[in-house]
This record gives sequence, structure tokens and C-alpha cells, in this order.
Amino acid sequence: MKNEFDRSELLRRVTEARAKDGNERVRTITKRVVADLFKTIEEFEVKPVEFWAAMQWLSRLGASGQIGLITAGLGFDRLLDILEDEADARAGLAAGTPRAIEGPLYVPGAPQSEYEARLDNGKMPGSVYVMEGTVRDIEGNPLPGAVVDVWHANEKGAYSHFDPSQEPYNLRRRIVTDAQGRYRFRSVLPPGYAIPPDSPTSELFDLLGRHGNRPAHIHFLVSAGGKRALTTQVNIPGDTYIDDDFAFATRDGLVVTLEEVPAQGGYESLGIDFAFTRIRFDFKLQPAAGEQDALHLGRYERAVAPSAA
Ligand code: MBD
Ligand code: FE
Repeated sequence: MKNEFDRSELLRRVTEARAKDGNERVRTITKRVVADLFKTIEEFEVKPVEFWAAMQWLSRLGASGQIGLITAGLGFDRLLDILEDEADARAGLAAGTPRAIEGPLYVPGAPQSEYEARLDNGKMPGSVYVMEGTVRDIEGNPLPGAVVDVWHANEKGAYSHFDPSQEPYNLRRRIVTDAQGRYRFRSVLPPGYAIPPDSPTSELFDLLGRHGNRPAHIHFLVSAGGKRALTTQVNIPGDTYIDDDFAFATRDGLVVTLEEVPAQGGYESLGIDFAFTRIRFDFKLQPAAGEQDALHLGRYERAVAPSAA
């Protein structure tokens, strides 16, 4: 009878079996997750057809590249930010520009320039804007040589590299701040984002009765020597979804003001001799807690596989 057992013995065997060392943290967390899922299946009397429909959905989700959409929509990305904010508050580090989620659409290696850049290729319809400001430390001192990595959607809410109709790095740039810590860039105001229809993500959101819209936003990864790299977003005011973001990324301190300014000198190098929209925004970076903290890395570049020791 040694291969006949009940479900608690099955769980024990799944989670306690060990032929070599493995990684204790991975073992412990896997044990908890499997135990919670066994319990969910038992309590809700999940049937084989339901379980296999879910696994088939997961397979399609992975193949579609939408795992990062689901994590955002189910609140995991914001959860991680809340936990980091709480850790900062406990450590007395809660200062600087608030963090906001990276989202699934960052691409490293955007074209880099000093002080200023134009993000759009001249074909995007909409309102021309200039965003400008200074990167500072939490005392307010300007940080020359900081890197402002910026990315946003086109007029359809789509991002280059994920939308084959756009050229590589469209609406993505890295700008190095000047001797006064200043940056500025020209682009076209993006609209909001909606999850793709007829996709694994929209299937789940339909079943949950939830919408999949994000308000108009601009993403940033900002870093400077000795400072903690900041991943954040700013929101463009007036969007229907500004307080109802499906990814829960709007933050009160990050809704910018749009200033309609007349044609003026000073913007010739950005090709602007007409009235435009201006956004002023300074980034404030915390001190880095260690070298890792200061690295200019997206979340997947930063993530490390646990070593099997
Ligand atoms: C986005 O543009 C985004 O920023 C997030 C977090 C999720 C989906 C699309
Ligand atoms: Fe986005």
C-alpha cells in the first residue's frame, strides 16, 4: 500500500521530497504556494475540466508574452512598490520622487544623448509637448550626468518593440543631464493604454468583470552615481482612468500639470518655433543603499536566478 495515499500525504511527498540540497527559500515558498493551491482546489471543488482549462490558459498566457500584463492587472506590481515604500519608511528613507511600477514594456539600450532629445519620429499625430526639469538629490542639489530613460506609447497606445509597426526605439530615449543636472525632451502626448482584446489577459478580465485600461502616462528609469535608481511614471491630467488604472500605478505626487505656452525662443534645438505644451518636472533621487541599488537596470535585467546552494 506504500504508493496509495491521501491528499495530505501527497502534499507532504510533493513538498518534502529531496534527492539533493536545492535552494531552501525556493523550497519553502514553493511548498506554501502548492499547499495553498491544493487547498483552493479542494475548497472550491475545482473540477478536472476547470483545472485543465486554467492550465491551458496559463500556457497561452506565457506564449503570448502577457505575463507582465497579468501581474500588473492583479496588483502584484503595485504590491511590490507598497512593500518597498514601507521598507523605506521603516529605514527613514521615505523621500524623493515616489516610485511607480515599471510595467512590462521597458526595453534597455535606447539611444542616448546629452541634455535633450526628440522621442517621436515626426509622424505621430497629437499635441507636441516638452518635458523638462532637473534631476536632484533629496537635499535638492542638481545631479549632472544622471541618466533619464524615458518611454511611452504612440497614438494608438502601443509601444515600440511590442508593436511591429513601429521602428526600434520609437518613443524611447536616454538623456544624460547637463552640468546643471537638467534634461529636456520633445515628444507627442500619448493616450491611455488598453489591454489587447481577444487575448489571454482580456479573457480573464472579462470573466472578472474588470476593464483593462490605463490612463495616459510616461515611464521613467532615472539613475545617477551613488543614488538609488528610480523607476516611476507620470500621469497626464484629465484622463478618464486617472483614478481607475487597471494596473494601480497612478500616484498622487505624479500627476503633472500641462502648461500651454506660446511660441518662444530657447527651443530651436528641439525644432520648436510654435506654441506647445510644457511639463515641468524635477526628479529627486534617494541615496543608494548599496552598489546594486544604483545600477540602471530594468526589472528583468535586475532579477537573478537563485543559485542551487
Ligand atoms: C502599460 O503601458 C503599462 O505601463 C503597464 C503597467 C501595463 C500595461 C501597459
Ligand atoms: Fe505604460
